[in-house]
Amino acid sequence: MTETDYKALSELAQDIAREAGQLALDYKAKGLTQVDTKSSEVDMVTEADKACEKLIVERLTAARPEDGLKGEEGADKPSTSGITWHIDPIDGTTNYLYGLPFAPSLGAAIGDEPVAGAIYAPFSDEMFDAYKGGGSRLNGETIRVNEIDRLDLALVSSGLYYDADVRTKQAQQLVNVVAHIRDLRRGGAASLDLCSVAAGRTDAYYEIGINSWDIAAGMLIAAEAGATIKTSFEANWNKGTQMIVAAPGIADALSELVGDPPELN
Ligand code: LIP
Repeated sequence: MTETDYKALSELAQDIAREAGQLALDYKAKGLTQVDTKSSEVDMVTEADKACEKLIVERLTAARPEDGLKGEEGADKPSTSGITWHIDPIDGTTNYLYGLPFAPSLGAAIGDEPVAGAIYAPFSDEMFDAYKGGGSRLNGETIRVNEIDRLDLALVSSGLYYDADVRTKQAQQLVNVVAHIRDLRRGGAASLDLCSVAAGRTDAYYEIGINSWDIAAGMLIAAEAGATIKTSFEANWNKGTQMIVAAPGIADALSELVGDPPELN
């Protein structure tokens, strides 16, 4: 595939992410009536998550029927084109329910390599996109990570797993981290955490226990904006790996500070 092909994938992802984001807002305005739980009582899924994934799958299948699909709410189709879409219809479902920032995230990957993606934040009407070799954008304007080389002046974001025991271990890890950085942010949506690094709104992000659909688009957006990605795409979503995405000047220092990830149950 050429850079032009990757750009077309990003444009398709943007159109669909925006449509899914608007559908999520429509459901929110009507009032959500079906809130179910998944891996724990605090891991929630709504009728909007399912409807948005259905919409995204329909649009992608119509446009690129040979592509594979891997969605948080169950979409699972092998690829015959070499491209697989990793889909989070509403990344930050808890945020969505509480009226905090959320985003549909669509990332196209060739094997272990994201090559195009879009993340749309409806509350702020912000579209983040990237394609391989083409840089990253926020509403069409190029974005870059911060120039920073002091970890003690870095604004770092992270997230917590849905399991209480794992959260406790993450909190113990955090006690050491917070003593050596400027401050911490907990955004609640991995995709938007990655976009924040790309746009220079934070200096780094780390988390464990996330999924391919949370990070496929965001990892590419961060990388194309100049971020250092300390572990591979597939390693990051194989649960136990510590994902670290940072401005280059602090990536090694943060990786050393965060250390080995806590065991996931
Ligand atoms: C969320 C992630 C976030 C993580 C949350 C949750 P979801 O995804 O984007 O980074 O900290 O625990 O997993 O489940 O809202 O799509």
